Amino acid sequence: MRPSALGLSLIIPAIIPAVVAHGSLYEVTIAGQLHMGNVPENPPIGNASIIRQIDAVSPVLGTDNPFLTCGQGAPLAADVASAMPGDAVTLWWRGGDLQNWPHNTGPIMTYMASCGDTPCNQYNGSDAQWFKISQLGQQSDGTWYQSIIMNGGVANATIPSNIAPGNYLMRHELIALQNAATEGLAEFYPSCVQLTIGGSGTGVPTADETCTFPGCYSETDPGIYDPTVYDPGSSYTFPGPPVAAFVTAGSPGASNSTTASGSSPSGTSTSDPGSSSGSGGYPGSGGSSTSWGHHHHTCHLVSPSASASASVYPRRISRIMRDLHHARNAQLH
Ligand SMILES: *[C@@H]1O[C@H](CO)[C@@H](O)[C@H](O)[C@H]1NC(C)=O
Ligand SMILES: *[C@@H]1O[C@H](CO)[C@@H](O)[C@H](O)[C@H]1NC(C)=O
Ligand SMILES: *[C@@H]1O[C@H](CO)[C@@H](O)[C@H](O)[C@H]1NC(C)=O
Ligand SMILES: [Cu+2]
Repeated sequence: MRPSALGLSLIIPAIIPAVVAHGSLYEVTIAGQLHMGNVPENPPIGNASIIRQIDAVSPVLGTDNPFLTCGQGAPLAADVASAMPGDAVTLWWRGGDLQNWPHNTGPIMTYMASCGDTPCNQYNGSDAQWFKISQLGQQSDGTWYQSIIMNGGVANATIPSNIAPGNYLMRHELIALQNAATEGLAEFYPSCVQLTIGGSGTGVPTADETCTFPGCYSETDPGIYDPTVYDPGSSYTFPGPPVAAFVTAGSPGASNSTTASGSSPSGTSTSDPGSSSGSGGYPGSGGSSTSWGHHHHTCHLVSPSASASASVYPRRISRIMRDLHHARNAQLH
């Protein structure tokens, strides 16, 4: 019995698809219109999309990591979607195994940045000035909104109702905090969507509501290095700037979702890192000496060879993903 069990344990890692964990932004709807992403692969060579394709599903580690901008190895995507102020956006994440997103502990945040006069499918993003349009932390029962995604649900965003027209990237980010009691092991999953927004709004962020990625975060931000993350009733402090004032001013009720629903059950815990950091800017804006990319990553679902094998993502998975997608559409529409 022991020998065969051992034999199995040696064989199984080789036959299980190694992309069993982590994940990526899989599809986006804008005002009900569907936009597919591509399965992560290395190099990213997927179908035209508005979602920048990452080259590996593994997390971005380290607050100085250049992949914090738009995700692991993500080049420009080919397409840009039109959107209007007030449009509802849904963002659906999938695990690297094409099952549900595997993490349930950590915030969901949405940023936007102007691409200026450059269409966002030609705009790099490393110098983009990002502002926050939403952030969700824990629900009133203490579970995280991210658990909704783990259970197969979508995340939501709203194009700010008074946003000035123009070219914008939307940066949707999940942070997984299961290892965040150790400095340097918060897992960042950013993803960028390329938009052009119409209308006649006037809303823009103020300079102190924007920051760059990398730059917005510091390794020691309380919402990134979080030793109390699993303590019942512990508070959570969102990293990055506060939600831009023009966003909350322009949408009645929005301030509730950026404070009350984003905070712990007590409703008192969500501090505003932007204002508390004073005139010195955000904690990460000065740049730190944190090294990145060298941590040995652990994730409760990851197999030891996951990151290596992500680079040989089987083409057939793309087909499976498309099939899944069609099946899901058939259900939804
Ligand atoms: C942005 O520019 C940096 C530096 O040249 C480069 O490494 C990166 O791949 C570029 N990203 C995109 C999306 O073009
Ligand atoms: C997104 O909106 C849907 C529909 O209202 C809701 O069921 C879902 O819980 C929301 N997702 C999150 C992460 O809040
Ligand atoms: C926001 O909070 C205020 C005060 O608690 C409440 O009166 C209002 O109904 C809330 N709005 C929404 C949209 O939940
Ligand atoms: Cu993971």
